[in-house]
Amino acid sequence: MLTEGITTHPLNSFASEVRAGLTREGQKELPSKYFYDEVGSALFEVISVLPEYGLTRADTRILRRYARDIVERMTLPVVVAELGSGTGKKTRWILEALCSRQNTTYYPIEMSRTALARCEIELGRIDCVSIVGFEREYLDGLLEVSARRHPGEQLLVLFLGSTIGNFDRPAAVQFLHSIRETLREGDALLLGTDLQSSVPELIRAYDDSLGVTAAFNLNLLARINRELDANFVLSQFSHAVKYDPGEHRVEMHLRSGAEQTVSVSRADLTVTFEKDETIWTESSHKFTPEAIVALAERSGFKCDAQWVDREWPFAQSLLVAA
Ligand code: AVJ
Repeated sequence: MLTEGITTHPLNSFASEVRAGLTREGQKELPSKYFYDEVGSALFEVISVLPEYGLTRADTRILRRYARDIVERMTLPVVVAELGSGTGKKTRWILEALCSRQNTTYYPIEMSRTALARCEIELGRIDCVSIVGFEREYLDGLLEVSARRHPGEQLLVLFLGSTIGNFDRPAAVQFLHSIRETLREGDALLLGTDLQSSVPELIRAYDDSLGVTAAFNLNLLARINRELDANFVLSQFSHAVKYDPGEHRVEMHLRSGAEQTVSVSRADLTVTFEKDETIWTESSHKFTPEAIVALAERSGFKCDAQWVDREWPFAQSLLVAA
């Protein structure tokens, strides 16, 4: 595999985003994209097999069951790009379905070098697939992929796992619109989204009984300690999960157990927390199939088809660039 590109998030952008988030007026925040260092990515792999968290399995099941239907809606030849491929486990089914019809180039776009390397091992063995990995931010990577493909090749972009749910609604429209701008008419985006379900079930999915999600959340502070030379005392913070019914989203926070001061040397920062004050670390928006159709239309796509899992409310939607 050719892994192109530059280093992972440069330290200074991590430092400046941590600084910006922790010095905000009102609610403190940290961006969820920083969960996925070596430890965080490993913890997420565990989350994805927890009984309470059915999202990843549902995503995979739909792809396995409907891969053929999905690719049959594309005009060949097709090149496949994936935003945040992780280890690419779920993508096997799409690539294999294409294999009976063509040789396929697959471009995983992923900030984690380890995940990219594992992606090559997982998928590089499929005979008719060549993999070109990009260690890049989503949109930068996609621009490169789009520039590289030959005229006449259709692009199928995969954005799986309900990562779109981490954006708030206006940012989701904005992001899909930016994807649309890198595409040509007729290209497609396969979008995986977690659907609305009962609140207790949603809360359990983010507050599992083993405490793996709590560790995943707290690892963000541990990462700041490691990489930015900070002195968060992890036992002074706890994992908190809330559901916002108006926004249809699960929120994860880290709650300070006491009034305390923390310093983050490499971000030139000293920050004070009140007892019970929280840092908002992630939103996971939940959708309805109709809301996805509307989201698509507001960002320059048309929803061509949707597939919903029977066991866990999750949808894949094939959005075609209009
Ligand atoms: C991979 C971003 C979709 O929001 O459900 C899992 C990450 N956070 N448990 C999600 C996550 C807490 C996950 N996404």
